[in-house]
Amino acid sequence: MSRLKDLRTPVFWAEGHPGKLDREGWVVEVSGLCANPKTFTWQELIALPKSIADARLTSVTRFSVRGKWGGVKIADLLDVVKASPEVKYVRFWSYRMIYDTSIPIETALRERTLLAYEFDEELLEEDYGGPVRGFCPYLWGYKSAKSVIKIELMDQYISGFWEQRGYPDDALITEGKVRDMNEGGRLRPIPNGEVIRFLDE
Ligand SMILES: Nc1nc2c(c(=O)[nH]1)N[C@H]1C(S)=C(S)[C@@H](COP(=O)(O)O)O[C@H]1N2
Ligand SMILES: [Mo]
Repeated sequence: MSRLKDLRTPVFWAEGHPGKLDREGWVVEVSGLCANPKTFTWQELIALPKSIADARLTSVTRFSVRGKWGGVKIADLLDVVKASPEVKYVRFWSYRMIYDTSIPIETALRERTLLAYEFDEELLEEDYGGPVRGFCPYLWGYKSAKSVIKIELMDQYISGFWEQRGYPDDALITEGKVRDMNEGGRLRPIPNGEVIRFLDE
């Protein structure tokens, strides 16, 4: 069990559940337009400064879950690889390279956009995109790719898995009621994804 499970957070794997994943052996390649492309091991990722965003994952299917998402800021990763000024989009690839999604660089650099490995102080399990997932509370949940193995720095936009299947490329969270998983799934308005606090350590 986990906190996300306790809250009955839905588990989405459009490409099929990946099964058991090897956290200790996990690597994430950060490449594309940068001076120092690098493949980060799990150990290297957790050794980078940890940032904690108290924020919501909000799905276009209208559920939303709030907690303390912990991980490495995408901005910090891009510093390490020396991202080029030409980067306009950041593309996330999930395990098996079937699911991908891209976000604008301005959103990727915002303080609450993370490569996350924790929720409420627990390591993420496979169901919820462990060992590491994209987390971007500013946009609909389909921009938060699970079990990320590659981050590609691009100068052009490429529509991702759900975007190619009809969901908007900008993924801006629209008004309306969503099921708040922190309140047992009660339907209530969560304006703009209700991006909350940032607890920097
Ligand atoms: N690899 C992968 N990542 C994914 C998805 C998916 O199907 N596969 N679904 C997305 C969608 S639509 C949402 S709302 C969130 C859901 O995250 P959860 O399954 O942890 O609740 O993950 C996103 N990331
Ligand atoms: Mo979603």
